[in-house]
Amino acid sequence: MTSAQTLQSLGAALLSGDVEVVDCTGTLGPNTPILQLPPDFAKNTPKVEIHKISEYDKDGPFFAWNWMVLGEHTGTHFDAPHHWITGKDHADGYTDKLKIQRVVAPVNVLDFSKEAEADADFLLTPEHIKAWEAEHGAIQKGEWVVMRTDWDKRADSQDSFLNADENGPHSPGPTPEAVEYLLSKGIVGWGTQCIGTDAGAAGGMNPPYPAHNFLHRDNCFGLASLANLDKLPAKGAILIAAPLKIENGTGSPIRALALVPKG
Ligand code: 23J
Ligand code: MN
Repeated sequence: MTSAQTLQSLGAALLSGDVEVVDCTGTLGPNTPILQLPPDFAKNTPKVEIHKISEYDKDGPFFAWNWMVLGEHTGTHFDAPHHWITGKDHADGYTDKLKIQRVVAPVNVLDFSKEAEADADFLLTPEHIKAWEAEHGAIQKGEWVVMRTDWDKRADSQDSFLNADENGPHSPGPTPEAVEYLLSKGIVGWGTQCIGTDAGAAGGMNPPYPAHNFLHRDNCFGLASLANLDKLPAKGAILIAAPLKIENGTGSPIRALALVPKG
């Protein structure tokens, strides 16, 4: 098949519903959970604000529109390489400069929802990933890898989403070795359903925040607060995770879309 024929059949499959578009995005609004940095940092991302300009009134008789307060790293979002110090020298490591073809790619969905339900501090290791590959097939160069934990079911409550106590946040994520293993396979990026790409306990790892540290070092991307991964197959879907073209942006909210074969 030529690439023109491939795309023509994809177009037909989208129109017929044979290929479905699954929305892997949470709703952005005042209740969207926001990462809480340790108190030694003075500044943090503010909560989302949506301010009305007009809604068919004296300020806009024919039109409704709003303006927003919105962080780059808020809600379902993309981490660009420049977000982390290890990625600072990648000239294309910003949301407006990255190679956009990279962000549309096949996605591997690693289902560790049972493990995360049993243990909020669940850590994914290379052994978990290799066992997953033995069952579902190898992770290939250029692909996305996302971990399903069903954490999106907590997204209506910041407390339950962040899941913090006096010892800090408790949420699942990768070990440093797991991130290095995925990068050795040449992935484009790693995504989770939690507030960030790293585990809640990642501040105490070596290095701290290994997903951020290693992904961005290698000019790869992160995805956080992904939703509806329970509606995706382990393999066979295509993920479109495109950041806004923010000038020198370090990240961006996204509308994460998965193309999924029906049934
Ligand atoms: C800033 C500082 C630390 C972290 C993060 C942001 C994120 O998780 C993020 O949204 O990229 S860990
Ligand atoms: Mn981020």
